[in-house]
Amino acid sequence: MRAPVAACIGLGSNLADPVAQVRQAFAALARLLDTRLIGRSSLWRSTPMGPADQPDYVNAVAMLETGLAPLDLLDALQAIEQEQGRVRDGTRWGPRTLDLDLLLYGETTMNDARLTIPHPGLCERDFVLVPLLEVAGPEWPVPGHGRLGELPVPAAHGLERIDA
Ligand code: ROI
Repeated sequence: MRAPVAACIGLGSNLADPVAQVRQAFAALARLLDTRLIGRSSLWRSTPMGPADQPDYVNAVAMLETGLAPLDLLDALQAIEQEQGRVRDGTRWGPRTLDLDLLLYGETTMNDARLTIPHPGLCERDFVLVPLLEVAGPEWPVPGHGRLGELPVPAAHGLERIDA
């Protein structure tokens, strides 16, 4: 088995009771093979990035300690998305019941056809950075970008904390 690595996962939902979707996803992450859920952020409401004619999102971040390799973890995240009713209809930036993004995997950088780490949207998305700061703290390394607390947080999507 691989040495466990701390991995951060971004959660987002804007369909079918988003708060329940995100809570259910935390529970599913906690059950993953070779994995412990070691941190979870607050839930945050955010206005949509992309087409505005869709419901607001609920966003959060989970921190895992995992022995799964990056692509195995990606498979596991996509299986949870499928279980929670995600339909990929090809619409770019359309609404979704559950989106799980692999944001960070230890200090690994990776540029594979299926997976780029750190997640390419991480630096420009307040709905990722704000919950990520809650779980990882400002000293957390972001490969290629210094420390998390050094990244400017754009105030773009009206973030509101909806629970602790
Ligand atoms: N917008 C917000 N606010 N939160 C998300 O999680 C989110 N996810 C997406 C797109 C459609 C880009 N917009 C989003 O995938």
